[in-house]
Amino acid sequence: MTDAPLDPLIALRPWEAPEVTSWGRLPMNAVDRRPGALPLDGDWRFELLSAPDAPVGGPWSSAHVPGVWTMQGTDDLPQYTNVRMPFPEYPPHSPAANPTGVYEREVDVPADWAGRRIVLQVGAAESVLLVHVDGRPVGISKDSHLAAEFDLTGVTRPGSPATVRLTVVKWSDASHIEDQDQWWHGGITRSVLLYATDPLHLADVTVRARYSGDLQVDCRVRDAGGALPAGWYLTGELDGRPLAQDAEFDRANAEDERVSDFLGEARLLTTVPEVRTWNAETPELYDLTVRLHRADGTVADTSRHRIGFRDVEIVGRDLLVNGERVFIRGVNRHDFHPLTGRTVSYDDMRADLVLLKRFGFNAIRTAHYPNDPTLYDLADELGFYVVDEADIESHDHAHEIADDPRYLNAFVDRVSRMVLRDKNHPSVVIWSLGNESDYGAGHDAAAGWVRRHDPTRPLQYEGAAKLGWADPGLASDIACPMYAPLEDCVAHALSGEQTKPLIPCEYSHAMGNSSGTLADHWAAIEATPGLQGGFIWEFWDHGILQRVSDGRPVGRGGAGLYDNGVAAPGYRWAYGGDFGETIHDGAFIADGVVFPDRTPKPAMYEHREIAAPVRIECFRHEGVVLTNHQHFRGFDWLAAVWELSLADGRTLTAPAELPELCPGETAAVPLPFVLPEDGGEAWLTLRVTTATDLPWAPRGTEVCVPQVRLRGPAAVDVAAVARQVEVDGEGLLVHPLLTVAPTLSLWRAPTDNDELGGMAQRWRNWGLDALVRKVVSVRQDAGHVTVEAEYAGATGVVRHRQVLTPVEGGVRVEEEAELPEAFDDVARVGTVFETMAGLDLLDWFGQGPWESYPDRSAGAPVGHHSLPVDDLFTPYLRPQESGGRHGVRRFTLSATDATGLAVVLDEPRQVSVTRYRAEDLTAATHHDELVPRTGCVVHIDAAHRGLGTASCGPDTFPSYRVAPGLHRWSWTLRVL
Ligand code: IPT
Repeated sequence: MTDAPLDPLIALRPWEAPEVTSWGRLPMNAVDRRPGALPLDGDWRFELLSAPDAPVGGPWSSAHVPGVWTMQGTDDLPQYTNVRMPFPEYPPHSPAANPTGVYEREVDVPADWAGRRIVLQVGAAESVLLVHVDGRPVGISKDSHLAAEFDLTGVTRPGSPATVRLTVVKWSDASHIEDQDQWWHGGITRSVLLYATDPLHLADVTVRARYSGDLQVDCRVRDAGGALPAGWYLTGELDGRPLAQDAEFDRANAEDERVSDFLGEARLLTTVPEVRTWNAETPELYDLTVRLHRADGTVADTSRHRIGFRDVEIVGRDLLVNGERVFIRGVNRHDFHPLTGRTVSYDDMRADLVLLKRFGFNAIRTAHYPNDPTLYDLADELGFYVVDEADIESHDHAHEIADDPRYLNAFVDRVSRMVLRDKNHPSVVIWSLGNESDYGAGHDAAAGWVRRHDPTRPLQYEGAAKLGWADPGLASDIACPMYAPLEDCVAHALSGEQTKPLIPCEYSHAMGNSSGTLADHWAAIEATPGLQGGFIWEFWDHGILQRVSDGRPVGRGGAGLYDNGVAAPGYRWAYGGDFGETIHDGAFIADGVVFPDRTPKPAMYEHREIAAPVRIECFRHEGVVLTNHQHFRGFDWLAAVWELSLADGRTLTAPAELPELCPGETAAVPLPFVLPEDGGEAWLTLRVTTATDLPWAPRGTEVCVPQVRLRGPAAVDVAAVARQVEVDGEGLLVHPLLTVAPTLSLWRAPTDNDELGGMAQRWRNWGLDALVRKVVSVRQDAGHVTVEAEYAGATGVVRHRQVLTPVEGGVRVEEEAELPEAFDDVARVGTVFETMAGLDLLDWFGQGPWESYPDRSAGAPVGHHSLPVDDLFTPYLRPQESGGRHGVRRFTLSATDATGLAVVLDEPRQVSVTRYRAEDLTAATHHDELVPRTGCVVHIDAAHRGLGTASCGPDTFPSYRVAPGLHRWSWTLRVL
């Protein structure tokens, strides 16, 4: 094949023409052509050009389709930016250096397709796709996250091979409206296929299945030859029930002369008695088959759909599904994979959704573009409410573009094509016009199209919230701000001014060790009419698996090179800047509730408990009250066991019988145990699991662990014994098991929230990362040693006192620290010491087993927990404070022979036991740089600052901050 210099698709320079959204592309529709198609996935010939108008000269290499070339061995590597564009050109321009991938392969068009209509479908290509067949220009498409179809009937010959060339231009006018917070890639990211239909074919199918059981299926029919043949008709089947064409619709169409020779419209209608309705808890689906017949009764075309009967509406300020005000327990999800970038498989998408179900999520916002089509099939099947978002984000040039008439066509094109593709999914309950693109006429134009085409769903757009939550204008039926302070949300809902449901499209930024105050948010949401939930930002940490030796992405062959959230030795999770980019936004790409390998972060357990379908509270004498906290179903899918945890070490269990309760109902049940007189503090836990195998969880999967405290702690009196405590010349405790004596600690390795929220800088300014200890006095009194010390920072001094008293088997340490008023918001006040090697198991009575912090501890039940020290640490991509356990009453650190140490705390405290000093974590930029110490670094905190979400959004609440002034705490250390 020769490369004509004046190829019209190149001569047009469509990469700098926002008005050109497509050429030769077929209209989007909801007919699923995947079954029966000829897949063209696999290795294609490939050449990466330096610019779209550079000559194709070879030599060819090869590239896998679907896939991004940025992760397949080329020198064009992934680049991460959030808001800013990676190049300086203003819209609609793109840089002259513009990587362009040319993909080519021969396709054997089956001989038995003779006489049929032949269509090429390219699942997704970013950002401009040019199609040639045997050197002839066929079409152009933009809109990187939706399929493009081209009619190849006239340019191919069944029985003969055709050379299909797909040219993909990386940068374009469209890049300026695809400026989402994610990696920039180039390539063909979804499957390519070829299919054939009869010339007479279904052009579109629109399903409306209502809660009432009413079903309406509207079909559009066309014939490739032009005029429709006389006598065509439709039939259908719903789970085997025959459906017939609606004669009344036909008659009205004929009378109104709505139908022509070229476009046929027909409707199937039925009402299903006692219909099993669809909702996210019980996602009942029916199989719908639509058949288009020729006059002689033979079938010309068939379309199959899995449909669900449900209603979505807004009544007042409530979003209702089937008449119920459902809580939106949402998350923002990107199509992401650490080996393949934006190409995701069925198995991966299913695993995403299964995990979300197991952790109590019921809603997904497809941030910030239409996701892979399979995602919606899975959401229908597993049960999720989906906010389907169009591929429009003009973040860096938001204002210029939203009102730029050159981009108007693109706005309407992208929104309408999404709606046309996804309108038959019961899971899709809300359309979104896109993200972070200011608000302009382009949005209103797109909104107008959607309101006409699909009046059955609400519409939302975050940018419109800027107009005001009560009146966000034409583009939004929902007030869906991002990162709004909780107090503002509550105030709005209580103001009397609220007119729309308030459902933040993004909240609780999960970057690093984060998600603080999530439980506080939900307490407010549940207590405040007008608040219904929101979408956590976000599901994924988008770390790309990278070989450390050459800095290259590992790509498709990397399965098995990571486990439990951690990359294998020699590899790491790359974030912004790791591929040599100079323009990048660092670790801001690692802000999900799961690691890049989908290992859940501890925040997921917090969410799971907040979403608990079963709640318990102490209410009745000698009993507890159970509530069904679901919207649509009873407890029949659940099994449970009672557990009583006593401070003396005992854990008692008893079978639990969950009462039959409708949603929202409560029932009192007697206490399953007679509380033993002795045993100290006592906690009653209901361990709730799935009772049967479900599509998203095998029987026995833990669902939630609600808990109530039945008895508080008994005061412990530790008698002093006549012995001496040994301290060195600096007043530091000498102890056979400790390699570093207990000293005061005010520093934690800054979390991403601490860094980006500005707290860490203040702490550094105060000198808290390098306090200098100076002993002031060491007094040996009767039975104890009192050590006074000063810890000097850059701008203030903290006075610290330790009173060390020998007790039976060990030493009691009573401590006091006085922070100057200027240190009004520190990370922690507490003790740090280090142990000898070999004490590798932590047993504790307190909250757990997973990591928890003062403002993220609702999901960690109190009980007796046990974990190897190495498993306590959470390997956040950028090392930071990690591994804490909240509400610890006492713990032991032991060796395999059960020797070691035991610590009893004066009251429940924040404790962490890791292999790393705070300074080790502070110094490292990636997890693989950390060198574990052989002993343990133990922190016992009198006070520990909450985590908050200040990396993007509100900080923790004042009640979770560490006040200046006097702090007191004590603990007893014994040898086991
Ligand atoms: C906002 C974006 O919508 C989202 O894509 C992501 O960037 C998130 O927040 C932060 O991780 S952008 C932000 C500047 C408000």
